Amino acid sequence: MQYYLKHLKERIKEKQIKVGVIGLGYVGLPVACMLADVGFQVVGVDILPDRIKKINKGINPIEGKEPGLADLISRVVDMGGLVATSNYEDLQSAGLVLIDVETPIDENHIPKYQALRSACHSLAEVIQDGTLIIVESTIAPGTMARVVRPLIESVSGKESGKEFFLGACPERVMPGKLLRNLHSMSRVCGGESPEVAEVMVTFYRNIVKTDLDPADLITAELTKTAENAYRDVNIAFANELALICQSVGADFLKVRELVNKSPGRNVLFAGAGVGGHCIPKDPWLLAHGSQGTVDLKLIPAARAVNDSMPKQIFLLLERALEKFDIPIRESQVAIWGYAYLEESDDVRNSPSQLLYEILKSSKADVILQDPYVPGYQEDELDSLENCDAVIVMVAHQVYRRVDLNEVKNRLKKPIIIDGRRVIDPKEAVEAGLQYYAIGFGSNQLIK
Ligand code: SAJ
Repeated sequence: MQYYLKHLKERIKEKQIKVGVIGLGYVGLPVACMLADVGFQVVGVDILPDRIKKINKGINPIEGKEPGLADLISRVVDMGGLVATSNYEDLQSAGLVLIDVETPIDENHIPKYQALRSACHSLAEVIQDGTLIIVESTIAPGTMARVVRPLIESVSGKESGKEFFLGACPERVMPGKLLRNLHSMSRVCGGESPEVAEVMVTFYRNIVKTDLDPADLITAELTKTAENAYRDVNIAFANELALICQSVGADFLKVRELVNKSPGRNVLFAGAGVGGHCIPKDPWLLAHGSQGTVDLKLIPAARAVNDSMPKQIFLLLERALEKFDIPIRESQVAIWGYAYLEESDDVRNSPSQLLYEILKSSKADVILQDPYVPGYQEDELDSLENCDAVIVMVAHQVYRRVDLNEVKNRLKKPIIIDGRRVIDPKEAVEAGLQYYAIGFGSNQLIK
């Protein structure tokens, strides 16, 4: 193994290496803290002065409930293990640098790499010979070869694989479980050479207590984007099957239960849409990685199916209001759930936002309610005042437990649209409500 890599490995084992982390958000901050907690000296770089200030005071700047993170930040900052800065010069003495910046896509589903390019450019201006640079952000396959390597080589004047080294180790964290995931989820250590991958495994072994799989760069990039594209395609299948069940009068949940009794089947849950910061984006990163060499049909089609689900909810509402001769433009509707996921306050790419826009463009009055999202936290029953219908968009527990008789009493019209199948249809009808749901054939109630 090259001198530099051998020396890196020794310094990692002795923890005699300063680690840089660029981007102190959902991914970068927890990993910076965990590395400091196991004895590395960590320098975190971010562009947000307020976030830097909070971290250096030992305060957690990340919203949402992240068990253990606030205590961990205050502990590692107190012990001097983690220092946050906006100054890339502070990375000069780092022998290993992680890049954890955002990698969004634009309206044409093309990756927006401004943050990644800026981080690489600024880092390249200060790196010393022998530095290992690992991109943890989720990136389109081929990005390390086409974007990261040439940029760092041209700015630093150094040669990758000789004077500095490149790795890709995509994060696998979920909001609300950041620290647990970092410990317990396997990681792919993609190195530009097997020797680099080996050094990465040695490094991550300090914080990851499960499989660390050495691979090459493209395999690591493909794995992360494929695992989320896989989930998106499977959710889309559930959604399309649900629309078939709905149209032929069956109950998707019953069909799903029986299909999944067949070995090797695992139909997921149909619902009001697919939100979050991973699943709507990563299929497009995977698609971009194919660079137009494959005529992709399934991945884009799955995205279209999932993005159409809020419109399917709208069509159910239109049908329900028609029975009372109420046009959408004269209706008032309560949307229960604004987060993208149950028991979460994260609203990124929330299907509820899309439904809200569709309703507003149809001139309906819309009330948003969500127990987790600041600004929408009024009592769920109070939110129904003067409403002609209520739409459940997120499977928050509070909606599962709601008193359906009270719902009936508060609504102007007895319409409930269950976008996540959290309400029992029979109980809804017994309470005098007209029940509609994705994947629920209307004649299911006729007995
Ligand atoms: N959804 C459905 N039907 C399903 C599952 C999810 O409509 O059967 C919807 C959810 O309501 C949500 C969206 O899809 O709006 C995404 O839900 P998710 O459960 O996939 O949660 P995420 O976005 O937090 O996905 C993360 C991902 N983890 C990482 O990127 C490291 C994903 O790979 C995981 O599979 C997922 O968590 C998980 O399994 O919890």
